[in-house]
Amino acid sequence: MKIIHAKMLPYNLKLKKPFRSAHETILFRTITLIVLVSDDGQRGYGELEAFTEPNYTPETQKTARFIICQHLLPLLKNKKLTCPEDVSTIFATVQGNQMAKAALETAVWDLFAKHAHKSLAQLLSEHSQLRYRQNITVGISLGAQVEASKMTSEISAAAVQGYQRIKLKVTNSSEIKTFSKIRPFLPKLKYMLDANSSFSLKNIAQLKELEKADISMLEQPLATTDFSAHAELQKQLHIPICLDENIFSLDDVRTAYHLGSAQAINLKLSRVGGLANALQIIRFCNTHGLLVWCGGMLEGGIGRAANLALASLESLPFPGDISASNRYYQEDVIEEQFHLKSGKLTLPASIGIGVTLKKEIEDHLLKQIDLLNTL
Ligand code: OSB
Ligand code: MG
Repeated sequence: MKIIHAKMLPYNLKLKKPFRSAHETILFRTITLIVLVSDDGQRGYGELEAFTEPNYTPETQKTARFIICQHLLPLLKNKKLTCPEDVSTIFATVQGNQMAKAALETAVWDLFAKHAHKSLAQLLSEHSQLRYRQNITVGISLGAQVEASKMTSEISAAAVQGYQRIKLKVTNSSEIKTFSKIRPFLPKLKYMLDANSSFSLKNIAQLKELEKADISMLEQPLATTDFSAHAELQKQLHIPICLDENIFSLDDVRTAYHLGSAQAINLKLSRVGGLANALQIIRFCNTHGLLVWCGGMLEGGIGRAANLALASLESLPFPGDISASNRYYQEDVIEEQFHLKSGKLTLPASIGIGVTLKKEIEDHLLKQIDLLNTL
């Protein structure tokens, strides 16, 4: 297979309400939609998930679009692809820039799945030799709240909708204290907290308070890229640490494992450079006893569909951050809706990623300049 056309379209999604984490509060989410056309006339879709500001990862929408146009598409041009895994090999000469790589790589997986008349989940299952499920138990990530009453009502509302695991953002010790206080009165579900790097080893005493709160794990308590501090904390903390911001590659997962920095990995396919790398990470975690689960980062409909396909693999039983279509956006980019039913989302029935852009968005995307023919 060869890629013969490539187009992209930045797109602004408006959140229903602001989402606050230790990094920022966002009300608008810019993504970039990607379409790749193969020589068999198939269209493959990808979504660039970098944020506008470089605070969660070093990439931004603008830097990633630049890398895609100037460095990644020239590498793809005229290359014969025999399998989707070829893409990460071809991109290996470009360091980092995982989200830029993932945007193109997932679109290539979509092409191969469509070419084989299979769903993306089925293709991932065959390439990983892991079984997949049609219905996937999911969790929700709730923005940080200051007041106990607001925290309680947000969590209870999510429980009523059927989410099987609640992740709550915390940004300081006082929010941790508030959560610990309300924890005994919350519905019977799995809970976890995500600190997005807002603590340091000086806060060990406050973090140890959480040991009484019955949570599944604590996500990214310490500084981004600091494996040794997390290892020091994990030695002293009787709660599994889950790494998110630290993990860009299989090498990072290996480092975390060998240092003992974490017991769980929040796997985001865009943050690790795509699906082939994600599958390698799953394999490593499975053989080394690390819990691995599918994270999210406020994806639009294309990114959400790719996440759901990944999360369908049976080796990811812990509910991921993949919420229903009605969770974040006033209006999404795809026609289809993902509905929560008994705490589960169902894989789309059609081939490839299984979702389609709304007609006017698709038309707009196809009218953009062909990035391969301007090279
Ligand atoms: O830390 O997991 C995170 C969103 C954007 C960036 C980082 C994170 C998140 C979330 C939301 O927690 C996950 C989601 O529902 O998409
Ligand atoms: Mg996180």
